Amino acid sequence: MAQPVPSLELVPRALAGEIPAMARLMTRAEAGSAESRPALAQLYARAGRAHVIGVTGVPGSGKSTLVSTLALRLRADGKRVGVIAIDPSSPYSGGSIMGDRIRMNELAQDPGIFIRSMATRGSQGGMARASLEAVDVLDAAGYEVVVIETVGVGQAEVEIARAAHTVIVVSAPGLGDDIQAIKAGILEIADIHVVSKCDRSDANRTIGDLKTMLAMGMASIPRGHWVSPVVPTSALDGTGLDDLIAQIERHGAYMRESAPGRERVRRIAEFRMLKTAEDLLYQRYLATRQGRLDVVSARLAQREISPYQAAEALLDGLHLEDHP
Ligand SMILES: Nc1nc2c(ncn2[C@@H]2O[C@H](COP(=O)(O)OP(=O)(O)O)[C@@H](O)[C@H]2O)c(=O)[nH]1
Ligand SMILES: [Mg+2]
Repeated sequence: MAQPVPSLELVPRALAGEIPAMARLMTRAEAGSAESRPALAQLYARAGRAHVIGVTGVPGSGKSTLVSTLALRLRADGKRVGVIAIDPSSPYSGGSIMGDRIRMNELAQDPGIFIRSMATRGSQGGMARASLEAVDVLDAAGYEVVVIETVGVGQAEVEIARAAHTVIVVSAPGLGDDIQAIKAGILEIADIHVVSKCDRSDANRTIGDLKTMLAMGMASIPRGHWVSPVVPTSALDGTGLDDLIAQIERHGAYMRESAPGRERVRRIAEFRMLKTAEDLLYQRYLATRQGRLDVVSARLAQREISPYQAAEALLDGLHLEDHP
C-alpha cells in the first residue's frame, strides 16, 4: 500500500490553494493525528488575515441559506470564501437550499467557495480544536472570508461560533412567539443580529420584538463599545444582503482598530489554547484508560480508595509525552 503523503508536504500545496491538499489536512486535523501538528503549526503561523465570521441560531432559522447567499455575494465581489459547517442537520451535503434558488452545485463548482462539514463526534475540545484548525487551513490558503456555521443549541457549538471575529445570530419569524435567541441564551453574543425570511408578513413582529429587547440593554453598553445592529434579510429576494455585508465590514474594522476588539482577539487565542489542552488531556486520558484506569475505578467502586486517591492515580497515569 502506498504511504500517505506526509502532512508537511501537503502544506505548500494547501498554501497554493490546492483543494485536495486542504481537505486532507482538515481530515487529519479532525482525526487529531500528532503527525499533522507540525504542518498545522506552519499553517497557523501563516494565517491571521481572514475575516472569520460565526453564524449561529436555532435550527431552521435560515443559517445555511443565509451563509450560501452571503458566500455567493462575497464571491461576486471577487473574494474567496470558506465555510466550515458544524451542524449535523446542515443541508450542505447535497440537495438544494431554497428550492431552485441556490443550487448546491452553483456553490460546489466554484473553487473560490470551499464548504466543509465537520463531524461533531469526539470530545468537545476536539471539535473546537479541529474546526479552528480547518479555519486556519482556509485562512493560510488565502480565503479572505471564512464562515463558521454552528447550530445555536449546546454550549460547545455556541462557543465555537464565538471564536470568530464577528458573530451573527440569526432569528426568524414563524418559529414561535418567544425571541428564540433569548431562549437559546445567545442574544448577548451577537455582534450583528439578522432577522431572516423578512419576505414573510410576520417578520416585522420578530424585528420589533428583537429591537425592543435590545433597547433595554442598550444603556449598559460602555462608551466606545460596539452596539449590535439588527439587519433584516431575505434570501428569497436578496433584501438586506448589502446592508449585512456593510455591517460585517464595519465590525471587522472595529475588531482591528479598537482596544476591545484587540482584547477579543487575545481571548480567542486563549480559548484555542484551552480547547486544545482539553483535547490533548482527553486523548491522553483515553490512552491511559486502556490500562490502569479500569482497575483504579474498580477499587474506587469497592471503596478501597477515595475519589481523591483515584483522581491522583489518574493524573499520575497521564503521560506527559504524546500518544500519536
Ligand atoms: N421565506 C423564506 N424562507 C427561508 C429563507 N431562508 C431560509 N428559508 C427556509 O427556512 C428553512 C430553514 O433554512 P436553513 O437555511 O436550512 O436553516 P438552518 O437550520 O438555520 O441552517 C428552509 O426551508 C429554507 O428554505 C428566506 O429568506 N425566506
Ligand atoms: Mg444549517
